[in-house]
Amino acid sequence: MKFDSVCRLCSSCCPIEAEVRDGRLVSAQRKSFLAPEKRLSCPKLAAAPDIVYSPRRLMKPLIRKEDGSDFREADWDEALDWVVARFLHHREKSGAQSVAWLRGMAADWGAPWDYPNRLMHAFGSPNTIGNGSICFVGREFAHSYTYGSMAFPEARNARFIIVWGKNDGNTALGAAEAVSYAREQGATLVVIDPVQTALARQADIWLQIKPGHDGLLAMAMIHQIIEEKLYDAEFVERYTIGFEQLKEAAARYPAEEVAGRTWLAADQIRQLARLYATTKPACIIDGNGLDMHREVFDTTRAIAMLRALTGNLDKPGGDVLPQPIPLRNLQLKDRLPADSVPITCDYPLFNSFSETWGNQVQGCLVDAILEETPYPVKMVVVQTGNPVVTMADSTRTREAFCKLETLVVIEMFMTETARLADVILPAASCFETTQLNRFSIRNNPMYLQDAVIPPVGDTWPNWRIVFELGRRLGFAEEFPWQTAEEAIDYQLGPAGVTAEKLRQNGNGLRIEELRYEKYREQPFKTPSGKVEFFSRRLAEAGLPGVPFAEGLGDDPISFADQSDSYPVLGISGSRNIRFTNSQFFNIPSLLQGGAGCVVDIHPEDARHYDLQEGDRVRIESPKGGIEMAARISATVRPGTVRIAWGWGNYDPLSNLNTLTEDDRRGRVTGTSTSRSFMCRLSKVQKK
Ligand SMILES: Nc1nc2c(c(=O)[nH]1)N[C@H]1C(S)=C(S)[C@@H](COP(=O)(O)OP(=O)(O)OC[C@H]3O[C@@H](n4cnc5c(=O)[nH]c(N)nc54)[C@H](O)[C@@H]3O)O[C@H]1N2
Ligand SMILES: Nc1nc2c(c(=O)[nH]1)N[C@H]1C(S)=C(S)[C@@H](COP(=O)(O)OP(=O)(O)OC[C@H]3O[C@@H](n4cnc5c(=O)[nH]c(N)nc54)[C@H](O)[C@@H]3O)O[C@H]1N2
Ligand code: SF4
Ligand SMILES: [Mo]
Repeated sequence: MKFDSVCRLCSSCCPIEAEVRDGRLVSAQRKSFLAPEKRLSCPKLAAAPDIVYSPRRLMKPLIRKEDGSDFREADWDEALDWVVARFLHHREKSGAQSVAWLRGMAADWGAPWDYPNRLMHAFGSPNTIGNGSICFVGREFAHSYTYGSMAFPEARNARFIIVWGKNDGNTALGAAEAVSYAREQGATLVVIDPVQTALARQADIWLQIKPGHDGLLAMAMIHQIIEEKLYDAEFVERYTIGFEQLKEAAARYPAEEVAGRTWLAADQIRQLARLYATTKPACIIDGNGLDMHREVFDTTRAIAMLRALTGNLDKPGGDVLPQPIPLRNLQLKDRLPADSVPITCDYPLFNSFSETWGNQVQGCLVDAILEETPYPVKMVVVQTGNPVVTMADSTRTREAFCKLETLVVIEMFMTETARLADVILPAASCFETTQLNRFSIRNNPMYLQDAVIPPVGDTWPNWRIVFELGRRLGFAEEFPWQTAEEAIDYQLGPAGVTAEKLRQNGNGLRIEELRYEKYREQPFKTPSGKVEFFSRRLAEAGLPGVPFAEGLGDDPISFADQSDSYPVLGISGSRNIRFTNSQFFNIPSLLQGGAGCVVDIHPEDARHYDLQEGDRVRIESPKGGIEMAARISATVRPGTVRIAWGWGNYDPLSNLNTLTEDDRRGRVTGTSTSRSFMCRLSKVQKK
C-alpha cells in the first residue's frame, strides 16, 4: 500500500509517498515537480526503514535507578506519573516558572509546538523555549520587521538567483531542485559562501565572503543600488517608509570600504549590486549560514531590504509573501500570572514578534540553571532536541543539565542529553505520527504529515505524550482530544479544513488561490502597513531603526580578540546530506560511504601544520578542544577550516560545540556566534 505523507527527518518537510507492506514501512520517495530522472534523491529518506526499525530505538519508558547508575524499564503509567509528580513538586517548592520545556529543531516544528506551550501555560510557566535564536527564527523576525512575514524565494521562476549562506543540495532538496530547474531555463546563479560548495562551483558568480560579514556586503549593495538609481522608484515611493534613513546609513558602506573587510573586491560588489537590481525577476535564497552570528538580525534585515528596494517582493520569480493558513492559536498566554516573565526577558521584541513562536533564546535556559538569572530553573523537559551536543558551549551546557534537579527527555534514541536524564519517554518517529507541521501551515498548499505505520514498540507520538501529561496534571478540559485528528481539526477550525480532508488531498490542498503583489490590495503586516526600511518599534526600544546605522560593532567572529593565540578561522559545517544535526550517526547504512568526521584544511595550511590527508588534527578554541581527521581541500580559503558538524553523539571528542561560546549575544535575538570562531590547530602525533 502507498500512503501520502511528509518527511520530517530534516526540516525540509518534503512531501513523500511511503510504501507499507504488512504494516511495515518498506520505502519512501520524495515527490517533486521535476521529471523522475531529474529528481534529487535523499539518502536519509532511503534509510527511513533503517531508522524506524533500528535496534537502537528506545522502545520503553526508562526511569533512572535509585542508585543513579543506570535506567530501568517502566510502563507509561509509572513514567508519566513520575513526571507529573516532579512538575507538582517543583511548582510547590520553587514556583511553576522553575519548570521549563525545551524544544529542538527536529520532527515536530510547527503547530504541534503549540501543544507544550499550551501545557506549560496551563501549568503556569512561561518557559517553553525553542532554539530559534540559532536556527532561522532570527531571520524570520528580520523579514517580519521589514515586510510583515517571511518571504519565500520563488527560484523556479527567477531569472537571477542569489543563494546567500544556504546549501540546499545538502539541506533542502525541493529548493535545490527549483534552482536547478531555473538554471536550465537560463537563470543566472550567484552563490555567497565562504566555502566552495558544489553549488558554488556551478555558479556564474561565487563570492567567497568572510564569514559573519554578510551584513556589510548587503549594505554596500544597498548603497550602490541607491547611488546608481537602480531601485524600483515606484515601489519605494508607494509602499515603503524610511528610504532617506536607509540611504544615509548605507552611505557609510561604499564598496571600496567594505571590500577589504569582507575579503571581496569592490568591483565584485558593484557588479553584483548592478546585476541583481537590473535582472528581473530576482530572488534571494537566504540561509542558515547567516544565522548563528551575533548580527543575524541586522544582516538579514539588510538583505530583506534589498528585495524591497529592487521591487522583487511578492512578484513571480521574486520573493513571495506567504498566504498562511488561518489557525486557532492553542497557546493560553492569558492564563499566566500577570507578573510572569520568561527567562528570555532580556529579548522582549524577539519573544513577541509572532503570535505563536514564543521564546527562542536557548542560552537563557543555561543561565537560569547555572546563574539562577532571572530566577532558578530546576526542571527541564527536552522534547526532540539534543542540547548537550547542539547548543553553543557544550561544556557549560552539560554542566547546566547535570545541575538540574529533574531532567525529562522525550527521545527516539539514547543521546548525550538523554544519558543525563532522570526519565526518558520513548517517542514515535515522524512516520508514526499524524500532525500538522511548519510547512503545512505557513503557506498554501497544505499537506498532512500522516502516520503511515503505527508506533513501533511501546513508543508514543509526541502529541500523545503532551496530551496525557496535560490530563494527568489536571488539564482535561484543555486537552480533550483522544486522537491527533481531533486536535488538528480543532486547530484548523478557522481554515474550514479537517485532517481527513487533508488526507484525501495527499498532493496538497490549496484553500486560497496563489496571488502576487498582494500589497496592492492589503497593507504589509507591519505597524505602518508599509515595508519598513526604518523601524520605529526598534528605535523606540533603543535599537538602530535602520540596519547597521551605528556600524558593524565588534568583530562578529568569536574570539577575534584572541587571534594571536587562535589564528585560524573555524567554520561550522557543512551539513551532511546523510545526517541531520546530531542525528543518524548511529544508523550504519548512513554512516558507511560518507566522508566521515573531517576538518577541511587548505593545502597551504596543511603544509604549514605538516598534515597529510587523514592525519588526526587537534582543534582548540579558548573554550576547549576536539579532534578529527584532516581532509586537504582547496574548498576553503587559506587560514580557514571547515569543521564537521553534528558528530557529538558519535564521539564526544568530535563535538564541535565544545569550541563555541555563548558569552556574547546579539542584542535583539540573543544569538551568539557559534558558526564562525577563531581556533588553533595541531597535529595529533600517532602513538
Ligand atoms: N556549532 C553549531 N551548532 C549548531 C548548528 C550548527 O550548524 N553549528 N546548528 C544549529 C541548528 S540550525 C539547529 S536547528 C540545532 C538543532 O538542535 P537539536 O534540535 O537539538 O538537534 P538534533 O540533532 O536535530 O536533535 C533532535 C533530536 O530529536 C530526536 N527526534 C527526532 N524525531 C523525533 C520525534 O519525532 N520526537 C522526539 N521526541 N524526538 C525526536 C532525535 O533523535 C534527536 O536526538 O543545532 C544548532 N546548533
Ligand atoms: N542533511 C541535512 N539537512 C538539514 C540539516 C542537517 O543537519 N542535515 N539541518 C536542518 C536545519 S536545522 C537547518 S537550520 C537547515 C540549514 O540549512 P542551510 O540554510 O542550507 O544551512 P547550512 O548548510 O548550515 O549552511 C549553508 C551554507 O552557509 C555557508 N556559510 C557558513 N558561514 C557563512 C557566512 O558567514 N556567510 C555566508 N554567506 N555563508 C556562510 C556554509 O558554508 C554553507 O554552505 O538545514 C536543515 N536540513
Ligand atoms: S531532504 Fe529532509 S525532509 Fe526531504 S526527504 Fe530528505 S530528510 Fe526528508
Ligand atoms: Mo536549524
